[in-house]
Amino acid sequence: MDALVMAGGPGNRLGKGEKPLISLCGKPMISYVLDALHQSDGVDKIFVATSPHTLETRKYLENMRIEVVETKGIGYVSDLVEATEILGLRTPFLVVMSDLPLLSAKLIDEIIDVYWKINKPALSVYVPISVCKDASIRPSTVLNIDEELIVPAGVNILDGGLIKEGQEEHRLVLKYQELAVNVNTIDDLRICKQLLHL
Ligand SMILES: Nc1nc2c(ncn2[C@@H]2O[C@H](COP(=O)(O)OP(=O)(O)OP(=O)(O)O)[C@@H](O)[C@H]2O)c(=O)[nH]1
Ligand SMILES: [Mg+2]
Repeated sequence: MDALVMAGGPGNRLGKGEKPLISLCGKPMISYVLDALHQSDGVDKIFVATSPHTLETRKYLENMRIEVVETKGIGYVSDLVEATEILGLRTPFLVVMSDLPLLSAKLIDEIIDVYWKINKPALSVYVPISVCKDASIRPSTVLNIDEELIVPAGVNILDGGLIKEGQEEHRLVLKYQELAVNVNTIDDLRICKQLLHL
C-alpha cells in the first residue's frame, strides 16, 4: 500500500523551526521515517504532506526526489483529507507522522500485515502508557479503553475511498518503545538522541 507522511505542522511545542528538519545525529528527523518506509516490503509509493509551515522541508524533499503534496496547514485531519483527495488515494494507505524517528521497516510491515488480516476499513496503532513511562516519554494524549491506558502512536491505515466518512477502526496495541518515542518537546528530543546513541 502507499504511505503518506504528515509533515506540515507548525512545531510549536519544540519551538525550533521546522520539526521534520531538526537534526538528529546528523540526519533530519523526517529522513528516519522515510528510510524505514523505503525499506518496508509492504509500502509502495511514498508521499509527504507539507504546508506553509514547512516550506524548507518541502525544498529538502524535492531535492531528494520525494513526492510532496502541499496542504493548507490548517490541521492534521483536514490536511490529511486534502492530501488524500489531491493524490487521488482510493484504497487503504498508511499514514505516518514525521516525528517518529525510531520507527522501523519491520514494525511497519508488522502493522500492514495485521491490517490485511482484519476486516475493518481503518487501523490505528497505540502503545500502552507503561511503555512511554519506561522510556521517560510524557504522552500528550492518553485514552482509557477497557481500563487500559493507551497512547495513539501516530501510525494509521485508512481507506482512501472512505476518507470523508467515519471509518470503523481496529485498535492495534503494540508494546514497542520505538512507537512511544514521539518527538514533541525538548525533553522528547533529548531522550530520542540518547536512544539513537545506544
Ligand atoms: N500536513 C500537515 N501535517 C501536520 C499538521 N499538523 C501536524 N502535522 C504533522 O503531523 C505530525 C504530528 O503532529 P505534531 O506532533 O502535532 O507536530 P506539530 O503540529 O508540528 O507540532 P506542535 O505545533 O507542537 O503540535 C508532524 O509530523 C506534523 O508535521 C497539519 O496541519 N498539516
Ligand atoms: Mg500539532
